Amino acid sequence: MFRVRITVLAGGIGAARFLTGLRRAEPQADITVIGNTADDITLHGLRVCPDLDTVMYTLGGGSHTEQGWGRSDERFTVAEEFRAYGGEPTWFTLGDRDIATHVIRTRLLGRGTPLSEITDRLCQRWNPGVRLIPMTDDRVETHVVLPEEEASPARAVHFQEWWVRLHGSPDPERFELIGIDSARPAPGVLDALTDTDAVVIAPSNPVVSVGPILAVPGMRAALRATSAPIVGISPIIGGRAVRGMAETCLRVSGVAVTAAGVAGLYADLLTAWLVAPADEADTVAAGLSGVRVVGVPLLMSDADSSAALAGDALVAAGLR
Ligand code: FO1
Repeated sequence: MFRVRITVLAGGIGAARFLTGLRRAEPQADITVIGNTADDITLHGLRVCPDLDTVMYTLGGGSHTEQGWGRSDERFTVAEEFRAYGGEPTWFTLGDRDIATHVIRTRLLGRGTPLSEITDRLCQRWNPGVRLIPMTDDRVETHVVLPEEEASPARAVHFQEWWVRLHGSPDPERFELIGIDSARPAPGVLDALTDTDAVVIAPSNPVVSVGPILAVPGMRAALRATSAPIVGISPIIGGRAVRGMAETCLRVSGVAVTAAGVAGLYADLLTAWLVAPADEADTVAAGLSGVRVVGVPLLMSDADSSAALAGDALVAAGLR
């Protein structure tokens, strides 16, 4: 039987919701997910991959659904023990169940196993119904350069420290992708962009989730060369980012917090750009050449709305 092939560029929560809808909308599809790894961080000696895990746990039915990340039915005995020892950092909490994932990943990384192979092994347990590939097996991390203050010179912190410990404040001077220049696409990534019937850019953070995936050397060239349609989904609804952090990231990067502003980051790649009906007129007026702007409901509040959005993406890709 012919199975339609769909490749999705994915960050964390927004992408995981979209993928849940896509699996439901097209149960027979052969779905490959290229996941962002620039949020990854080493804590207590453990390598944590938040976006890969969010996709894996969500599609595998093991995520904390209200929170969007981490495990369901979680306990925090180990985190309490870390705190009792004064073991820093205490601003990032790893749950007991989640820790097992990071221990296995870190042990295999220490033996030289590539992250893509490890992700495959972890997915054998979770059966996410998609093939999940990290964007790269090489270490890439988003760091945030904070402004100089009276008492302290400019300094850079890991993205997670800025977001979780500092609550996304102050506004950074800039984001830096450490390690990106020498990163190579993980095995299977470039093929997934070529041997596919559609590529979807999930409604993930354009700066710190989709941005790093597109910044892996060779990615943009492969996307420009693919014969498959590329459909992007706006993370902006009615001029506001669905997740607030994206607004700061866009503003700091000099990108307008509008559906047209975000489209500008991908315009050389897109066949179609899905925007909220409220943003359609302004986005069309912005005149993105060669990109079809389609207004559809974007809010994924439950499984039905996520599946409807996935269906709209398939229509825009000409697969329905
Ligand atoms: N986010 C928080 O705000 N606080 C946490 O303590 C925290 C722990 C955590 C552990 C594992 C994991 O996979 C994600 C975790 N997150 C936490 C979420 C994460 O910081 C962000 O959702 C993403 O990296 C941003 O896209």
